[in-house]
Amino acid sequence: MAIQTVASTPVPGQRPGTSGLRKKVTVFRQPHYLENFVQSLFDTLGDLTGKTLVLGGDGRYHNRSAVQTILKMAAANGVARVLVGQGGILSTPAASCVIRKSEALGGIVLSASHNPGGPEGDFGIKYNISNGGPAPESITEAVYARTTAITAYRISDAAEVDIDRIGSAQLEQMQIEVIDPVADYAELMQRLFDFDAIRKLFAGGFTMRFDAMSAVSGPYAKTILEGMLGAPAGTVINAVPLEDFGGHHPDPNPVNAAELIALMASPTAPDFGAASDGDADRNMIVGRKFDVTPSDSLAVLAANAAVAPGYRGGIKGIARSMPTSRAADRVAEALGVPCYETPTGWKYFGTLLDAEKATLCGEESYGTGSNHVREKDGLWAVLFWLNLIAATGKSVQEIVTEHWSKYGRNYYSRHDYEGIDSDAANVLMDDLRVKLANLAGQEMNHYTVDYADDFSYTDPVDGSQAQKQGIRIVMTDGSRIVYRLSGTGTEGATLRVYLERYEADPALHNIPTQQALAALIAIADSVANIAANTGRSNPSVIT
Ligand code: VG1
Ligand code: CO
Repeated sequence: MAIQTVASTPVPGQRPGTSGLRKKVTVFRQPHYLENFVQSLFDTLGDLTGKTLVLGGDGRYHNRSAVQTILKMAAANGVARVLVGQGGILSTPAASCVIRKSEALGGIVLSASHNPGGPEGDFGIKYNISNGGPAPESITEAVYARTTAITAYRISDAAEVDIDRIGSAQLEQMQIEVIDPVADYAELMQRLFDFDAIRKLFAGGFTMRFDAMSAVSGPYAKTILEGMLGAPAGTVINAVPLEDFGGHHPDPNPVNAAELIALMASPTAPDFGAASDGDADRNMIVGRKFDVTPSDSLAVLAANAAVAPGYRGGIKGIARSMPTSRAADRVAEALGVPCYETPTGWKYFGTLLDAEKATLCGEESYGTGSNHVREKDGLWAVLFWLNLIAATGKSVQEIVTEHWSKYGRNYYSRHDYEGIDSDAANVLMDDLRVKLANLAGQEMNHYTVDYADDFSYTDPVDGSQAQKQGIRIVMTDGSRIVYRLSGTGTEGATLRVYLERYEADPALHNIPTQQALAALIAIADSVANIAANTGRSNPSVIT
């Protein structure tokens, strides 16, 4: 065994996006690609002597080989100890949990989350800091800067480590602990929720279907739902993580989880349906013939947080990403706690959670979480809903419609135009920015524009700033249109258009969503010239 120093040169394009560095597997497999990024990360972190790191991923294609490379590089860079999930597996929220519990310096999470996997699919790498959350931009930008100047990386030439057997191993001077990827996480969930009440619910014949989409939530859901909570075998489907997710797109929304949506609308629908994404940090909640929007889910959980033992003391505040609907704001107001509006991406919630300004956080993109870890957490949200159903005896539909009656309904939808030409997408956004100044006061389709701007953010805890985080057009009645370009894709550009309208009158709470938003959709199209700029007359995905 010896430590090698391998000469290398910078590879362009290694700047992390909304959530880590995501590229095609074919890109990650280029010589030195992964190594350059990992060495740049280690160089940025500084002296690693005596430090512990956590390592694992969502099990997608290239996960196992990347784990081996990173272990050898960590050993060569003086890391004292690495905790690695068995088989190289750790869901994103479980990685966050293990980093916190082991008081590690941080962790490396291998995932491209909701992006497709397999040899032709996507791969990703993300660094989480000692609080368990995604590294802030100050770190990711420093890593990126380092990738542009790298000249060599260090790696051990030792043989592969057995990561399938739980226990300890040694690599150079470094200790490796192969850990059960589920245990610490399951123990944490047990402390947050009323497992006895949920067990009684299942014992009483309550039925559920959890679609793990052949991704990493499978082992977690099986252990907790079917093992600890006594849900019947078969409650969790597609439970075995596959390297290509069985060819599916592990993105839990009504389009990609169409099978679950169809089941929930059928006469044989179970009481409750849920799904999670590639790395298990997203959740989709479905009742019988009733889909819950992620924005509503955040608001409902916030309003009812006290049902769960972990939140009985009340919540300190709520944080949501800017494009997420304002349903949670009304709950925060009623509870007398602050509601923070951050840019898109979980990395912006970390400071608020650490400073105890927010307890619950959420994004419209099927992400919900709390201060229990520093990532969004799919199964956590599902358990929260189960706890709520067990505590109230109400159906998903009853819970949500009663919530609307009390707080009003925020009709909400996101329209995605995927894989459009990058230059055309940038032209569209630049044109919009030029128009912003003249929009206030204009009347459109019975709406009057109150203000229009490009969202910028100053973190209330550490003062860090983020600019150009989404263009918003806000109407005098509070209705909104938001435009953003995705920062997680690997092909062309994806334009996201977010639409929201508030309706207080319960008599008007049952309009089909796209119909309720039709006037705003038309305005969004015409202001941004979407059809002309993108060549698409319709979005590719509507959620
Ligand atoms: C998307 C979502 C964002 C989420 C991010 C990471 O980002 O919109 O809300 O935080 O994915 O989620 P973008 O830049 O493509 O809009 V995950 O589950 O992919 O880590
Ligand atoms: Co994810």
